[in-house]
Amino acid sequence: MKHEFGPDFVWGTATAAYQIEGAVDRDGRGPSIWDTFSHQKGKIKTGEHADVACEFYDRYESDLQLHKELGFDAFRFSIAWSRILPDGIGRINEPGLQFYDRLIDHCLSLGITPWITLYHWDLPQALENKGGWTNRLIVNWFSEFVNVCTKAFGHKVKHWIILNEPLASSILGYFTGQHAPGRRSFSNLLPVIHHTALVQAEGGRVVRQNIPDAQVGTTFSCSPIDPFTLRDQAAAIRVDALLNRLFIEPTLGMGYPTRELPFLAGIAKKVAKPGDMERLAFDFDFIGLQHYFRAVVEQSYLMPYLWAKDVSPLRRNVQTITEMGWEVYPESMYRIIKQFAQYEGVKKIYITESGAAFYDTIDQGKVNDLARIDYHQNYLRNVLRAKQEGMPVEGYFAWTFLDNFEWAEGYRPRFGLVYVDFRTQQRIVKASGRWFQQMLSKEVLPD
Ligand code: NCW
Repeated sequence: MKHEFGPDFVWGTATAAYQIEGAVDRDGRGPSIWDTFSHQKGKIKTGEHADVACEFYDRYESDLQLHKELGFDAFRFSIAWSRILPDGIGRINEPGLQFYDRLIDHCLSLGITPWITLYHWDLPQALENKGGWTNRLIVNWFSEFVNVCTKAFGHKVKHWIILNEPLASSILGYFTGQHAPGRRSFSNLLPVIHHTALVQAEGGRVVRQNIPDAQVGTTFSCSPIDPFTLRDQAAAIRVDALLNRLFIEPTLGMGYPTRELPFLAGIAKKVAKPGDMERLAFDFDFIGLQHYFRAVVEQSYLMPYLWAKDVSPLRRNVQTITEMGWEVYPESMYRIIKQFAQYEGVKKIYITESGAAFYDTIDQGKVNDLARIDYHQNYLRNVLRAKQEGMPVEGYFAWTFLDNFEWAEGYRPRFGLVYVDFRTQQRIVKASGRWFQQMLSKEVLPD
């Protein structure tokens, strides 16, 4: 399979700081909103937190060695903002910088290219105390953080991702309250969306200014949206605007999709400052797509603003669903790449995440996760189809390397190619990890 993607295709895995690092009170790290949230009763389904997680903070050398053995040449990780700036702004915590410096050096020494995500949902708690993403000053706070990181690592890291799934962090964090900081109100929604979109563009500008030869991107969660019946087509168009278009279109200079979602007009009327609409645009070198499932929706007047709701895979009698309740539907990968490749401003696409949580069992020391192999193989076939049709898709990062803390779900859903026993911290490469290892070990000759 590998050779069909060509010699320059990037093969990686993706991770996030809070989900794997542990060591939350070590070497001067400040608390983040996820520390606070996960320690509040009832917020995490299993009552767990990520104080220890995969102990990646202490085990990164052997873990990266394993990553290398599996044959991946790129490793995507995020920087925990509160390790670098414990109060979010101001005082720099040198040991925090040193940790990421060691991690980067270790990647480079193994021939693994580091891809840094600057924000994967763990806002410093000190900044949340000042309003977090509802406070417009977040644009300055984030720029300061990006400035510190790019000045420290820009000479050796050339692949930078500004945000991980801005839709998830803004909506789940500040509107539905399912994720940290767990705030729920409509009045938060428009300011948070707008500040997040501004931060995305502004962050891009800081990276480009400090590292002129960097490849700068940002990532979006995305799903093709199908109407349940013919009568639900308008609903599908609205959901598509919310789930797929909300954050990319302002970046491309197209503004917010207000025609389909009239409530967004409140941003220009009440939230934005003069000149903001221009500041939302940034010419990213690449777009990261994070794709897992398709959505099927129907019209519903019970849902304010959107007038649509999800038709669950269970209701549709779908047999192939993951532990997250997400439908496995490989063709959706091809369709979503095609949808995003149609934007004129999208120059390059990387699949910065895709993967599946299935119930894993250990049998005689082995995890025979055939369903996960199927998932990656079939989703990859659809990446290949898009590529062969000329769409500029240039890499695939499996979510994820190690089983980890799956946010509000706790440790139950396991997405990893490597099984982690959270009691002993033992790692067991799953059959899916071996599948990648075999596939990636094949030599690809340049054209
Ligand atoms: S939950 C989620 N995930 C998983 C997580 O482990 C990872 O850190 C994320 O990047 C796997 O990949 C992402 N994404 C949330 C998707 C839902 C977005 C819908 C927003 C609600 C309107």
